[in-house]
Amino acid sequence: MYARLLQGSAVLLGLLMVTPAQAEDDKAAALCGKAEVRYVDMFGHPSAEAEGVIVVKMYKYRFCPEQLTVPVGTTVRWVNVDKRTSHTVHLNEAGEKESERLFPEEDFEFTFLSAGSQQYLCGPHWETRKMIGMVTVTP
Ligand SMILES: [Cu+2]
Repeated sequence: MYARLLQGSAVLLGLLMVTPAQAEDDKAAALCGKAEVRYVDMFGHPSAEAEGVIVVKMYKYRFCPEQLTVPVGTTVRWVNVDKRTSHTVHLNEAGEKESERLFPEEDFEFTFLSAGSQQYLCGPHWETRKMIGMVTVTP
């Protein structure tokens, strides 16, 4: 009884402590969960099983995951799992030119050969929708 009361208080406390940042994280997690379901529907396997690459999905004006840490030499494959929207990948901080427009099911790959952190953008949506990603490359 007392334990249950404690548990109830903890839950209540938890609810009270949800900050806007946490709510935003939860929203992102839910969205990226859906992006993964879309990926599996399209390709028939989880994105983590893509061979020789790390997959970032593009879905509903987001990169999933939004932040990525990979060792040097990793090839990242950005895959558009949206239904209609096209996106691009622009590794502007790496001095790369913007990718072609990627339509649903299309992808773009880049191999990171130097260590460091950089932001990258979706050309059409970074300003209006804050569609911005981050890659940290470790030596
Ligand atoms: Cu986009």
